[in-house]
Amino acid sequence: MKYKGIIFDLDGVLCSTDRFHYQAWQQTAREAQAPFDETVNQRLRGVSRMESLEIILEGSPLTFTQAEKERMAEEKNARYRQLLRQMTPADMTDGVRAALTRLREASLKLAVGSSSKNARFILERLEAVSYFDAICDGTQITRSKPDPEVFLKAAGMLGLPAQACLVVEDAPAGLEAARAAGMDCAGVGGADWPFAPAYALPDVTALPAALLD
Ligand code: B16
Ligand code: MG
Repeated sequence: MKYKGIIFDLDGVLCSTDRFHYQAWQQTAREAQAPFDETVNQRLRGVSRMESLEIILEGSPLTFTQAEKERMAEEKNARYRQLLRQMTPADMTDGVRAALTRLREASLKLAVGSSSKNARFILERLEAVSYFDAICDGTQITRSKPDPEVFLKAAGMLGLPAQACLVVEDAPAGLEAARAAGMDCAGVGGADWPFAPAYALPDVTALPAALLD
């Protein structure tokens, strides 16, 4: 087995918070008179909060000061966190839980590598913290994906070199980050990958069979 550790992206891989991000950003876009639809929302996957705001504001006829932008991002996050309170352990499927358990039983170390500053809050809502040996999130990094920082830091927390880690990602920015970290990647979902990942899987439940069987 080439890998000793697996680093999972959170949003879009272990659970789906897309609908909450979408709802929370919708109000920001309205305030900025910017168009907002599923295509714009897709571009926000894996990208940090402030960078997401800049993408939304590309479509705005208005200009905002840095202070206004920070206020808008804060308000979005308050709406988003309010929506996240609806999440329960049922928002992480039994299939995902079974996959994580099987990988742990195969002596692989598991980590989360997420751009989100809300990652720990989400994992707590899901009652999923205990599956992981390390959690590296948006509160611990200064550069978000496609920069490799979050994955390199997660590997360090696992005590493993980059080449011993496989990243599981749903977003192009995440795939780029894994490659920049010198890590193989399993792409999940139907995104338009910027390059062919080592594994292309429908979702995380297919990972144990791909690696272990
Ligand atoms: P927050 P991931 C990313 O999480 C999301 O995909 C992305 O849409 C979001 O903007 C980013 O986290 C920052 O999230 O506002 O909660 O700090 O996919 O890297 O787990
Ligand atoms: Mg993601």
